Amino acid sequence: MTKARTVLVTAGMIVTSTLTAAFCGGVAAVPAYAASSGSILFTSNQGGHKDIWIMHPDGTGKHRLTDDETADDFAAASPDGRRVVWTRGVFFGPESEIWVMNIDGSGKRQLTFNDASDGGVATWSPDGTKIAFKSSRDSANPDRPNNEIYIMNADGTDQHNITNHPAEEVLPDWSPDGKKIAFVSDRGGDFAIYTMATDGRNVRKLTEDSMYAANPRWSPDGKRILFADGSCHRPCKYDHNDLWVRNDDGKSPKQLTNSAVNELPGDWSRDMKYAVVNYYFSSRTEGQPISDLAIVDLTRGTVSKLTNTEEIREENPFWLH
Ligand SMILES: [Ca+2]
Ligand SMILES: [Ca+2]
Ligand SMILES: [Ca+2]
Ligand SMILES: [Ca+2]
Repeated sequence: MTKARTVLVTAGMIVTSTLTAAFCGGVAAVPAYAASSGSILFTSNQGGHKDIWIMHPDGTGKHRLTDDETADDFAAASPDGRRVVWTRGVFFGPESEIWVMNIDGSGKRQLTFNDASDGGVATWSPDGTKIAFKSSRDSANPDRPNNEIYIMNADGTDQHNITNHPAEEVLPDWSPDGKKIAFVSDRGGDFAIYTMATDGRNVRKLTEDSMYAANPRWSPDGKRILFADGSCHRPCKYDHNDLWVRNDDGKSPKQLTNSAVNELPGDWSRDMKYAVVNYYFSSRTEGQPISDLAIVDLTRGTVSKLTNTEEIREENPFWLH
């Protein structure tokens, strides 16, 4: 089963972190996994601006699907693997739009048209007929965006708000059975992961206030949710996230990584043995943290770098099964 998801990285997440001895000793330079297949969609600035790229899970066969001076980011493939939804625009700025294209980069088409922030995250329903995303279009005050989770048909029609809540609602991920959407909200104070029915009802909180949770990703079998937690590094919060997994009813939490590196899901491999994650860590020089992709062995918690380029930023991977 293919599961659609995307990754949000907020400005607050990209903060300089510090390399630790644990990182230096615990990360393999060459991916150690072998059993996973498919392709990985991701964002790279290799061509001078952020574009959507695709590669094999071993890092070979890399090529670009977009080539535009406007930032392209947060790609997610449709369940049949034939279409890609992504966000074009300055995501941290006031305006961005949702686009779709074919998996070969042809047939690009814009689906949202307004001066608010749409996307940053978009996720396909398992039957491929709908797309969930977040939008700030209903904000009463443009200086204080109020993001909501929206659903639209995959052709862009019938765009409607399913959360209608004064708090922030972001990072939607559609469950593999099609019945629920996981999302992140600060409606309870700190950011936590919630699930809801696709009509916005039956909201359920999955993570405790003691966590600072983000980036929920359903497992392909729909039984577990991979997510990031930044609580152990308060008040830095998102800049040193660790990976956790727990059942979709919130039970059986398990911490997978414990490092000063900022690890953010990412997506599951189809066999659910691995996850591809964002991997942010500081360089020895000043400036933005280095941004690479890594593969996490979900049984052992070991991390293998998938890209290893200090000068190129790779982010926001989606595993196309
Ligand atoms: Ca917009
Ligand atoms: Ca809201
Ligand atoms: Ca970490
Ligand atoms: Ca890099």
